[in-house]
Amino acid sequence: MSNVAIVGATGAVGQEFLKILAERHFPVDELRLLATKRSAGKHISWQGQDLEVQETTHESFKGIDIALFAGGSGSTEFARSAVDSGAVVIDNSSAFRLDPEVPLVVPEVNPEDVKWHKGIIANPNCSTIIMAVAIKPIFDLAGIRRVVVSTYQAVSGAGREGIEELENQVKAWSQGEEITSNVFPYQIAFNLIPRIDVFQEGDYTKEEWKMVKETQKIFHAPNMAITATTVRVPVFRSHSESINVETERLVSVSDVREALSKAAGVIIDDEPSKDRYPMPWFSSDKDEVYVGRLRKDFSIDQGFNLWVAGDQIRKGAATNAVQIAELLL
Ligand code: 11C
Repeated sequence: MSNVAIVGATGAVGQEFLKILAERHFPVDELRLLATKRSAGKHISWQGQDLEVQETTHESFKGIDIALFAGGSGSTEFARSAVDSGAVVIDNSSAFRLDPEVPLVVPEVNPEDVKWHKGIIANPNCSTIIMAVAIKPIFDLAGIRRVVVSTYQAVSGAGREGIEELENQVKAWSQGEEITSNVFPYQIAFNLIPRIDVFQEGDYTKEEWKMVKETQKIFHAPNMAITATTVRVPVFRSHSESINVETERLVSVSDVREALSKAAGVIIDDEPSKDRYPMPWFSSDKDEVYVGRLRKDFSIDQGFNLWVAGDQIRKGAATNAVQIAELLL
């Protein structure tokens, strides 16, 4: 049994942690819920227990074995204190992901990397995790030379506030009221925004660079060529991705389909004759990554197109982190 802390327990990912720990029967002895001062004192019921949310401080981690950090960059300052107290931190922020001393883990791809942690294990960005699970079987089968990905990312990527902003804008629109935007740079209802996070080098956004650099680190493939365009769409949860993969070796579509059908964490949903393909509506609240629209890319010798959907809060964040915790056990 383990003593587990959740930092950011009242946010969208923190709340999902509570569900997933219970669903997966994670062996929890004490569950400590931590959050900012604003949320301290709230009561949350979990597995028949009434738990009071405490303010996160540097002293919050005494006796904790595993600390699941879902608090974003605001809680990062507490990660080292948790490690100093003897906990292993699984951090969902981008703070440590590219640190060479910190493993960045997707259990279906590089579970062995948890072994060399020094107290912190990073959970990748949601759109990176979803792509990594989908391309791993192709990587193992045929090697990957290049990936071109465009994302269609749900508002849940911006947390509870992102979900509320879409709800409020749809309500305001239906009642003929003025639409205001606080979380996203423009109205997201009935729109899409081809910018997630800040612009960085080469006019790519930080989200796009995360997909490049985190994927190369997870696969230990610094030469895998990856280019990404990340787009926010008015979907509540579950990100979708159009992924074009160029392989190192020549394989057929049926080889790829067979590899995907055997892969952990993947569900193939691909029956064009029955109008079946992955959609966020169907992948929401699920742990698996749904893959469909698999077809050869006829514009190159060794390429495939895929359409992928996966729940951003679950596999893209909380489920992946709990799976990492399970590897530690
Ligand atoms: C989004 N991918 O959809 C982001 C959310 O680095 O963990 C997650 C940000 C991160 O807005």
